Amino acid sequence: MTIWNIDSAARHLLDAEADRRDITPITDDWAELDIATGYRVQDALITDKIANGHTVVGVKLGLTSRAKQQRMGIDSPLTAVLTDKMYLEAGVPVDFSRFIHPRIEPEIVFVMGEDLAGPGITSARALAAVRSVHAGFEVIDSRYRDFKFTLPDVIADNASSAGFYLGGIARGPFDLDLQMEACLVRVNGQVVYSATGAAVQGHPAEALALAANSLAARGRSIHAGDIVLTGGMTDAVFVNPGDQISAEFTSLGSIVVAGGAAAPRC
Ligand code: OOG
Ligand code: MG
Repeated sequence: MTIWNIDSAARHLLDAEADRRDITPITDDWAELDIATGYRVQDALITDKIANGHTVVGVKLGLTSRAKQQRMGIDSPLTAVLTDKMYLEAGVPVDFSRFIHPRIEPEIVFVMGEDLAGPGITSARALAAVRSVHAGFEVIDSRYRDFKFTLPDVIADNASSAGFYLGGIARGPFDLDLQMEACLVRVNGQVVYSATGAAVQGHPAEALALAANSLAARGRSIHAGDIVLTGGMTDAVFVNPGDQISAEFTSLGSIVVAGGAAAPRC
């Protein structure tokens, strides 16, 4: 029997990730896991990754669009941490030997030019701190069976973070209309989802401001050079071996990702 606390919950999630094994929601066994405790588990999990050589490269928001909130059955955005090991080189297929049940979702990504510390950050102030805007494709891989979790569970699981691709085109934050920036998601040539930047909190800069303000409540801030994933614009699609999945943006270019070869289950 597991004695549940911050460290054992973090260890449980880290082991599931390492073993590519899905688990039942921690809240099923540990009802005391609330939002604040979930963030403490997330912190413990990141501390462990840093001790094992990972470097923090930025933050991500999750559940910032209605499409994502409705699919996951949770209507509250959350933040999580990005590390260097999650960065996926353009053209490299999704490696099934690394993931449990990867899904991929299109995102608008900011690279910060200045520090951004809440509280009281507005979207205008947030956008002024951005150096460049990029297309992104996030690979999520919940450690929970069938992506079924409560808000504290998914916060503890670092918001299903697994990997992310960045598009090759960089635009200045005021060189495009982020609300109107559209994205088409295709699976094997077929359009399956579409959205504009407005899907993300009305404007992706609102999501950035939300991240700065909610991080401030935990004594954290966003730093110059950080990568910020603003959240899936559409629902995510499952990646299957051999699939070709693309996200085509109006002015941020396209990202094409292939599902690699099937990996044997261990
Ligand atoms: C949680 C992660 C959500 C997003 O962009 O909304 C997320 C999940 O859907 O498993 O990354
Ligand atoms: Mg995401």
